[in-house]
Amino acid sequence: MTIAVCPGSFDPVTLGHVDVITRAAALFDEVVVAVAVNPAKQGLFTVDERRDLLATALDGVGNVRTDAFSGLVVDYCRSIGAAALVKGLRSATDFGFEEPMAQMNRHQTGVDSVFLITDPAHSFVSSSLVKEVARGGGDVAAFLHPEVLRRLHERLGR
Ligand code: COD
Repeated sequence: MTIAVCPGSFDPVTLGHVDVITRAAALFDEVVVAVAVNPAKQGLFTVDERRDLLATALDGVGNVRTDAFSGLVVDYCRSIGAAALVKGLRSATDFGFEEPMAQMNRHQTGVDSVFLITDPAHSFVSSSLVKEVARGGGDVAAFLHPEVLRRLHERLGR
């Protein structure tokens, strides 16, 4: 069984994430969506809330589960026997950011990174932009699962 890990902050999950994770699920036997625990970075949602929102947004994708990890993603991959990391690539800027991480991760443990080019409909979507626009009263309904949108508005007191 070939396991892949989709790591990220997912604060909160967007439809861009859902697209990449769903496509990864068609390529691998099992996909683990792993929320990175970063004590130095306070998120809008807790790690448990992010996992809950991921489970809601990914409902119906059978071979996907969520988890949380701290420390190095390569150590997490080794601990669950994952063969690959799967990331989404929105732009050359993403590539510039991801390429050294992919090289470093492969150097550490040999784990390979697989990059899926983002669907053009989601190429400008990020959790941070969605939060910023929602905070300012903008419409972000096109980028989020309806329940994630509801929880985001609730969290922002809108
Ligand atoms: N369409 C497609 N893909 C998308 C979209 C979109 N609209 N938005 C984001 N993505 C992709 C990103 O490219 C990324 O691959 C993934 O989804 C998660 O995105 P985010 O923004 O939720 O998460 P990041 O980028 O903050 O996550 C960074 C990690 C947590 C993966 C990274 O920092 C990490 O691996 N940390 C663990 C510590 C570690 O091992 N560090 C050493 C690395 S060499």
